[in-house]
Amino acid sequence: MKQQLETIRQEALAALSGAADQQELENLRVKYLGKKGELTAVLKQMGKLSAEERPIMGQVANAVRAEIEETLEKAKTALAAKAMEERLKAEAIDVTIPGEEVALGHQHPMNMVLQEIKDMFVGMGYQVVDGPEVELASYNFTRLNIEDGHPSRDRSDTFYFTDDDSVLLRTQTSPMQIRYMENHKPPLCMLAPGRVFRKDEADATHSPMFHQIEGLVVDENITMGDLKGALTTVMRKIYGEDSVMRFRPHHFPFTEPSCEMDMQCHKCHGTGEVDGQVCSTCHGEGWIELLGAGMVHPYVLENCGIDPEKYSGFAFGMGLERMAMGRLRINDLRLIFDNDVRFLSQF
Ligand code: 2U9
Repeated sequence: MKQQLETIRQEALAALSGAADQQELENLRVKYLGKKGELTAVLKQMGKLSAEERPIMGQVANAVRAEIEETLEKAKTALAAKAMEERLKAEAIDVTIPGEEVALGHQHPMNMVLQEIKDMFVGMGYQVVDGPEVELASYNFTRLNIEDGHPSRDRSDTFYFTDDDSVLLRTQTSPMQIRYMENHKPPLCMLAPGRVFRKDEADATHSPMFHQIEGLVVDENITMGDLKGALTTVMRKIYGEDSVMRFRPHHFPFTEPSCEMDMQCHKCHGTGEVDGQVCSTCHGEGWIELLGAGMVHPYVLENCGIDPEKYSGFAFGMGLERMAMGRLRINDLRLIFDNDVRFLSQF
C-alpha cells in the first residue's frame, strides 16, 4: 500500500507539473483527489490493514494528499499568472505613439459676419427677431406700400405657393418689422436677419436664396440724423474708423425719403483708378454700395397702427452675402453656398 501511495504521489506530481491549463488541472484534481479518485480508492482499502499499520498508512496517505493539494494550488497560481501575462502582452497599447490630429471645424464665414454685425446692433440696444420664411403677400408687399402690379410682385421674380398670389416665400425680411409693430408699441429698436428668396438665376452675384439684415427704429422725433448716425457708427466699426461714407438719394416704396449708403473705395480712395488702371475693387466707381435705408413711409406706420403724426422711424436693409464678400474678399457668391472645405478652411 505504501508503494501504491508512492506511485500515486509521483504520477500526480509529474502530471501536475506538465498541465497546460486550468481545465487540465481540474481533471487531475478529480483523477487523484476526487471521491472516485485514485487516492480515495487506496484509502478505502485501509480497513484491511492491521491496527498498527493503519495510523502509519493514514499518516503517509495524508502527507501524499497534502503534497498533491499544495502542488495543485501552486500550479493553479502559476498558470493564472502566465495567462494574465500573455493577455497583458497581447492587449498592450503603446501610449507614447502620437495620436492622429483631429480636424476641428469652425463657423461658416457667413455666420462669422452675421454674428459680428448682430453683436454691434445688440450693443446699440437692438432686439434681434426671427420669423417665418413662408409669408403672406400682405406682410411681404401690401402693408409695406408695395402696390398691386409693382414689378417685384411679378410671378417671374417671386416664388408663390397659391394661384391667387397670397402666400409666398418672403422676398425680404421686412414682413418681420410689420409683425413686430403689430405686437409692440414704440419706442421700437429691432433687427431682422434671415433668409429671403427671389427667382434669380445663380451667377457670381445672384442666388435664388440669400440673406438680409434689416433694422427698424421707431420713436417720437426720430430723424434722418439718427439714421445717419446709427449706420455710420456700425459701418465704421466694421470697415474701420477712418472709412469715408456717403448717403445719396434713392427710392423705396416703404421709406420716404430713401437713400443708399456707400463707402469710399479703400483701394483707390474714391478715384476709381489704381496705377492708371480701372480699380478692380470698385470697378472704377470710387464707391462701394453698403446698404439701403430711409425714413419709414407714413403709410407703412399707419398700416401697422402707429400714428405717423406722433411717431417717426428709420429703416435699413443690407444683403449679408454682399457684406461677407466685401469683408472677406470673396469674388463669387456661389462659393458661399458650395460648402467646399478648401474654400471654407481659408477663414
Ligand atoms: C419696414 C419699413 C421699412 C427696409 C429697407 C432697404 C432700404 C434696402 C436692400 C438692401 C440690399 C435689399 O438685400 S437687398 O437687396 N434693402 O435697400 N431695406 S429700407 O425698410 C423697411 C422695412 C420694413 C416696416
